Amino acid sequence: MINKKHKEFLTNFKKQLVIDSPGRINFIGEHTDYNSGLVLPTAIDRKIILSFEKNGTNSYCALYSTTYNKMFEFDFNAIKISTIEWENYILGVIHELLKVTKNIKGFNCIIESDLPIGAGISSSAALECGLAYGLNQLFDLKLPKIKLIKLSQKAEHNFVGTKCGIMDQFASVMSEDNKVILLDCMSETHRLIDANFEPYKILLLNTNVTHNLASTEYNTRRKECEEAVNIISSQFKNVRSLRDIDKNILEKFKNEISKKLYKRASFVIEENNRVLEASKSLEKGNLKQFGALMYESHRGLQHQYEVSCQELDFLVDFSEKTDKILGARMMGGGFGGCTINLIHKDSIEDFLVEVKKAYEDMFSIELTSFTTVPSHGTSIRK
Ligand code: GAF
Repeated sequence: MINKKHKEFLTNFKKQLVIDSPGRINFIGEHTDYNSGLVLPTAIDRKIILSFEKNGTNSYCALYSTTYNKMFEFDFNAIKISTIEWENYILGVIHELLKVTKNIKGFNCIIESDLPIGAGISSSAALECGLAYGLNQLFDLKLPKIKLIKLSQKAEHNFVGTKCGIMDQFASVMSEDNKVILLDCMSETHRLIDANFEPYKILLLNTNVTHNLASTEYNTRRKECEEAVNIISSQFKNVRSLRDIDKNILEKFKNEISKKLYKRASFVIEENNRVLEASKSLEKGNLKQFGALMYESHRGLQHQYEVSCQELDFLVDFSEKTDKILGARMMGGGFGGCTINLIHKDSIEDFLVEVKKAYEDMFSIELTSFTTVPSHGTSIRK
């Protein structure tokens, strides 16, 4: 319900700037970003829209979310972590921005979205990056894109508590239409690859099981990988991350590290190799191989990295049974959200009827879906 105060805020709002900030998909390379590894994401045609106006004050901020029908007001000279998650994405970004600039003043903002929340398509990075990008523009801060990406990532670390990698923010800001990003998270350099998937389309199936990265196993996985690196680097001094380790080195430590750490490290090493293989396959137009690598990635996430869940596994198993789908896998942190499927364009309708019925019979949860296309990153609406 919109109350009187909200109505007044919306009626008096004079848009000075509108920012489109997209969600992202990731074809392959999961849980590799915070291990200095490789990822293959891109932004999508679904986004958060942030409208801005300066409000003439020094430090008062008012934001209205149409998703939650809630208003959030604060003074940025007195920022404290909130108990409400979406507020922390905002506070986190402002807090990080204030470390690098004194030129922000009070502003109002309306936030609209067609990105499902908790679906593994990174509505959180879209919100952080859209806000950082918008304030950069509104107050002419002149911060480069990479700075906005990094401070958005830091906001998530410090205010939300998820020790995420850089993939989501990077994809949300740097993507281009009809391209995928091969991002090396060690050097933070990237290369764009043509996203030629014809006659296949990208179909996302949303389990509608929501996960909260911070409260699930995300940070634990990160710690486990760091633990494996610590053990290995006690003998191999140059090893700083799992990116510096190959299967031969890992084998030497098979009896020194726990079975669990061995599985986690094996997955990350194999997943980095799969990203390279998948990029080559895409460039050569070998979509069959590309899809096979997606399935392999899912099985690794399911059995070695253990971040999947029964709803995601059910959907990937179902996809694997049809030869019209070249590849499918879970996306993002895991424990829910969407699977990404590379499906023949003529088979989408029939497949959706079958999979929705099977999923709903099995879990009594509605399965929602949408097709998407690789799209450009955060931008100013003209
Ligand atoms: C989440 C994180 F935010 C990313 O940094 C990445 O680690 C991903 O999970 C797993 O690949 O989306």
